[in-house]
Amino acid sequence: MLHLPNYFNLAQQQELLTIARNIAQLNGGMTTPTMPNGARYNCSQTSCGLVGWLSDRKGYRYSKINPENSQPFAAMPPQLTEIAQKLALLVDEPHYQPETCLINFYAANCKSRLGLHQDNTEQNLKPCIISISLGDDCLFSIGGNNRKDPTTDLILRSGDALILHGDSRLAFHAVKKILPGTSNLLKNNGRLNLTFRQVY
Ligand code: MD6
Ligand code: FE
Repeated sequence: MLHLPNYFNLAQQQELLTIARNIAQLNGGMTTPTMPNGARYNCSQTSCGLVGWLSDRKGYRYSKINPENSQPFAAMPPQLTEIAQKLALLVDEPHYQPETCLINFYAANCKSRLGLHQDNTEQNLKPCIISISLGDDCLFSIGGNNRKDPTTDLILRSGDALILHGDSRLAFHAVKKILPGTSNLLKNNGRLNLTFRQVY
């Protein structure tokens, strides 16, 4: 795992926020998906790129079509491709293709969290996953490749990048809680997370 605290300065964070908002708007808004067990997520999400990540009663998958508006997802903005490829170089992945970016929004004060999970919906599980945090701090937990492995906690702050690569690519991880009011980046607090993936 590679954690790069404060990788993006404030101006870059603001630009990322504008890009994320634009993607959400192009996609007709963000959605609160359903988990395969029928429970709703307590964060909202959308995607851009060749495909978008979907979760519903049928399971997890990638799709070229956004079920919200029956249109393709917004294209990957060139600035995002550049950012992801530059970060991938840091973990020796010069051929990284960021085919999708999943945008998660955790509203402040609504007990937003994300349970312990492994990112394994991708067809190709080798390329790294790159995560960018914006807005309020979160308590993030990361363990090993088995659900029962011990976990370590870390705080992800606005402007941090985190890369799961190599041995950590399939590590179980969770967002335990959002620490509301720890950042002024978002008008009404809350946290945005962008995760890049090469799916194929
Ligand atoms: C989040 N992130 O930070 C959720 N997954 O809100 C993830 O689930 C994640 O940060 C894979 C790699 C990095 C991540
Ligand atoms: Fe994840």
